[in-house]
Amino acid sequence: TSDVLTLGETMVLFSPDEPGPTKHQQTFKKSLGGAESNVAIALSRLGNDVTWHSKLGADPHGNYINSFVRGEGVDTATVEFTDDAPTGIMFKERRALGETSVYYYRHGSAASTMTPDDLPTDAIETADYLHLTGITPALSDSCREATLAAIERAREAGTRISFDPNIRHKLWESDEEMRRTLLALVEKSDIVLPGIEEGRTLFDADTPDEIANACRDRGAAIAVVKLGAEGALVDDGEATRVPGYEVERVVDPIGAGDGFAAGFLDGRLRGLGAVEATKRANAVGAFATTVTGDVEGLPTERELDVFLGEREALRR
Ligand code: KDG
Repeated sequence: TSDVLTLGETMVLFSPDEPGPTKHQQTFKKSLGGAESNVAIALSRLGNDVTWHSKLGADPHGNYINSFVRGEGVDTATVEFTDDAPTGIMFKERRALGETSVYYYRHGSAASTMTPDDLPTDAIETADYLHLTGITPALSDSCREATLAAIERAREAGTRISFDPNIRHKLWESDEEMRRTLLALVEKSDIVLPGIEEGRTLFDADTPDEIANACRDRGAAIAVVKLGAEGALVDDGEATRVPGYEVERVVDPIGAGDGFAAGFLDGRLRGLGAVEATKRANAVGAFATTVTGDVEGLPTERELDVFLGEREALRR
């Protein structure tokens, strides 16, 4: 059994050494990217038992991803490998001015062929939480069905569901389909973690409070609206603004939301209330922004305790 089970696609991620347009980049650092495995790795570093489920190509990239995630202490025993489709790839583009963009090479990838038959039903039923994102249902029809089936199995077994909409416009055919699919998932989730812009896109709402209300009206017990550097608004019946932590030099905000989700779930698994769990979420999210990769900057339990002032640093 695990504290948290996540499922989704992870790709090999190529990040250029220097900021600038991709066309003129010549050297890239290889790492990995996948919202759900980012959450799994973050939770594992914080000392939780986590399972990550996916489908990878039976190719060197798939092997690399599996070894890496497993090397972080995440249970990957149910991950499947297929000869019929390749592992997905993505490139990040960082500009010195302006925001980070991504380019995906994942259409028809191994993970996009996941179906409800590939789900690790026992593991879903015995986990405390099933963490899903809105990326998986965007990958293919069979992935959308797998996402819905995972939720049904979790609900029947009493496994709580946490859901991060993680809107990726490049993956959806239309905004309307995206909204319809993601709202249906919000309705089946216990914890919903939208970013403020995602909340505005999904709901007829503008302020963090309105977005949190919209999530709770649709059945979520807890809504946590992420506000970037400003922290988050958490609402479990009572809405509270929880300020964020200042990061002197944000290198890359991609991955911050995954760190945030992991920090929040870690807090809940430790028995913390919603506000205290949100503080942890803000802190883990802040760590994630300090590096170009998605996971390299994530803190260990000890580092997080030192950062939060709950433990003294031992530096030498
Ligand atoms: O949350 C970070 C993810 O967006 C990144 O790791 C890649 O999973 C990814 C995606 O689909 O964009």
